[in-house]
Amino acid sequence: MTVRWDIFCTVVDNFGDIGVTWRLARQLVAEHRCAVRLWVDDLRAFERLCPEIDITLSEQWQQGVQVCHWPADWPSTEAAEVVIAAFACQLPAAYMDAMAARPTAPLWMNLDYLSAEDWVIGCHGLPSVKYKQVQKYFFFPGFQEGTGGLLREAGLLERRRQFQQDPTAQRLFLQGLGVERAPESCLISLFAYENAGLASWFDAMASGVQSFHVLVPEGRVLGDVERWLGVDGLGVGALHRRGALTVQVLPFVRQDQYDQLLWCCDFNAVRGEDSFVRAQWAGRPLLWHIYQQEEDVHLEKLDAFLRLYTQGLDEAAQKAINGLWKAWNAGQDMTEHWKMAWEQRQELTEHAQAWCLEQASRPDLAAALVKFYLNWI
Ligand code: TRH
Repeated sequence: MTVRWDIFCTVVDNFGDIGVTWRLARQLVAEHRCAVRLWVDDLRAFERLCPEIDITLSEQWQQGVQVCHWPADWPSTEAAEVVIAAFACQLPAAYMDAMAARPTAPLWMNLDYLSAEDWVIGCHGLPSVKYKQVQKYFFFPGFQEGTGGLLREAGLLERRRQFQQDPTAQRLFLQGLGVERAPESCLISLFAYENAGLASWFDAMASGVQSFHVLVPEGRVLGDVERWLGVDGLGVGALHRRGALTVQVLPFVRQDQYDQLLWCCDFNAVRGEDSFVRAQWAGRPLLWHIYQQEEDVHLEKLDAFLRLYTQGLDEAAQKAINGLWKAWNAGQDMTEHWKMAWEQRQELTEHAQAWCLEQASRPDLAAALVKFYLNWI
């Protein structure tokens, strides 16, 4: 029998909330034959990742997922067998009553934020609050055994491998975005929040012998790029050269195209949660701009990930990656850190591949959720 799942997503900020839930919803349908309704309060953010979305509809089907606008005025609806509140979002009161009114209580889970901190292992799968007789559980994604794992679609790494071994496919893909890669240049994607460290990083790339081609999808970091270039109103397609550095603005593309962009690049600067994970599946060295939280709690998360990620790297590469990531996240001078990281590029590339394979040896998050449900019933 098909199990019905309701996934609730409030778009708090940017694209990570919808990015993660949309990915999960599609995977539950495609790989686990679940019937999924995805409730989203902001269809405009969704439209950026999935241009087929009709933002005027209260209900529509997209890739097998029933996408429902989560209105302020909640419509009466039956609760599903499995209910996921993404990132601790608060479910509508009437829906909670509908959960409690079911003859058998649903499995209710909070899909939490991704963190490499050790405490996550102890908390993953634990009961949280109760509403009437309905028990809520914590479900934590993560990088270590004992967590819920990471979102990874079936066959993803194989698709990536084929693409990375096919220069023609890469060239055609990049051409579709208006990118002509110079043969000797190093390709970098840059998806980040505003960052005061950008000017020193760009200076370092512009002043060397190696040529760099930085691809910047439209977004929050463009202001810093404009200031560095000394131009106003950078838009999609803009292309500027300064010394050894070429900077090009790309459109914000669909999620699967963003994956391909990451696969094409030699180095990826990413942010938030979902692009961070996708860059790991790309098997290429990365730089993470973590989402800033109150009281700097994000810095503990950053340290926890670095501790895990740098295991097995030799001392120089460890130092390089620690220095680079911390400088970037503090908006500090990147010059020396970039030089050190660049010197370590071979080791960092091999390490990125090994890390990706190690992570892919664990069950993926959608499979872990389904297993959690099957163990629970
Ligand atoms: O956009 P983000 O910063 O999003 C989030 C949210 O802010 C959220 O509130 C916060 O909790 C979380 O960060 C940690 O970064 P993220 O998570 O990487 O999401 C971006 C999504 O956009 C991801 O699914 C990839 C996608 N994307 C595209 O589909 N096309 C593109 O061109 C680009 C650049 C990204």
